[in-house]
Amino acid sequence: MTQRAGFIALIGEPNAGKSTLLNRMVGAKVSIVTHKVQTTRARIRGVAMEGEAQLVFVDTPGLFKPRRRLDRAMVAAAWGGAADADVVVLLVEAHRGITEGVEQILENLAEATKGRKVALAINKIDRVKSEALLGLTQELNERYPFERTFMISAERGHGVDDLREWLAGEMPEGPWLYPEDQIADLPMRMIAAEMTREKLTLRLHQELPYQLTVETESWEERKDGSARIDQVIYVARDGHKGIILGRKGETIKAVSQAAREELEEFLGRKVHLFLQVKVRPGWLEEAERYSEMGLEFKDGNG
Ligand SMILES: Nc1nc2c(ncn2[C@@H]2O[C@H](COP(=O)(O)OP(=O)(O)OP(=O)(O)O)[C@@H](O)[C@H]2O)c(=O)[nH]1
Ligand SMILES: [Mg+2]
Repeated sequence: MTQRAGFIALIGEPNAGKSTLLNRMVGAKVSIVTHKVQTTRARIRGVAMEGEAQLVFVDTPGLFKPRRRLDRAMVAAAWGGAADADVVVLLVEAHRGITEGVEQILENLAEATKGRKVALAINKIDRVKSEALLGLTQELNERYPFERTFMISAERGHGVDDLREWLAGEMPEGPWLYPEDQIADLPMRMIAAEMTREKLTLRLHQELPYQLTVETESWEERKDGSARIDQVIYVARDGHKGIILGRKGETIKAVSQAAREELEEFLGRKVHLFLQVKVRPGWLEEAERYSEMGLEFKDGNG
């Protein structure tokens, strides 16, 4: 049998379930998931095998109307992912249908994907009655020449095997791109920072999650097999620091514990996690913060 390998970009509106689908395809949590929009900030690759085919899934930030510099960098990363992939999968939420955001994506899709094959995945089908899906499928296919349409629930796994099998057949012939047992190509220090950001996003309200970033500053392997990991949470305002610390440091303690537990499970060993909050008013305009996130920092306001 010949080897096949290729890239599959997962695109869609924020919250469509792209990261959930990537994790399901890979069989491990490599990309963070929350119920809030704009969780994923950079392109994250996860690797799955289907027979002799290696599928490299590229999770992207959601596509939305950007306002800030960070938003622009995220949206650029998402469209960039679509342009580089062999096949693109557009996720649309079954219960929300063709929103204004979906309309916008459809308008840009042909140009951004440069004629690459695009499959439609109607996600979260567990949230609607099956009768509703037929109309939505028809309407979407009238607006764009999708190669295929799949009805899936990324969370529960419905329809995901069909999608994976079809994608495997679409991959170009060629040697595998990653070792067979590799599931992600994100540096561990970044996965660790993302885990902490997920726990912060889950716990903090309103705008705050969008105004912080987490970086792993040091990672020390200890003789007893454990790891000491030091991370910094950058916030833009003084007041935010207090909120993250919480009353008597309760919030940061809970975040730290939740992140540490997940890290220990992921690494299969003991972790000592130390979090520090730093106020840095201009971090959203600092090139270094973007490179740490794996995003491109563009000069000027363009
Ligand atoms: N009911 C249901 N919920 C789902 C399904 N797939 C994802 N979700 C939920 O939808 C929310 C968003 O999922 P994510 O995977 O973070 O979505 P995303 O597209 O990566 O979002 P961004 O990173 O913000 O662009 C989470 O609360 C998921 O648990 C599904 O099939 N059914
Ligand atoms: Mg995501």
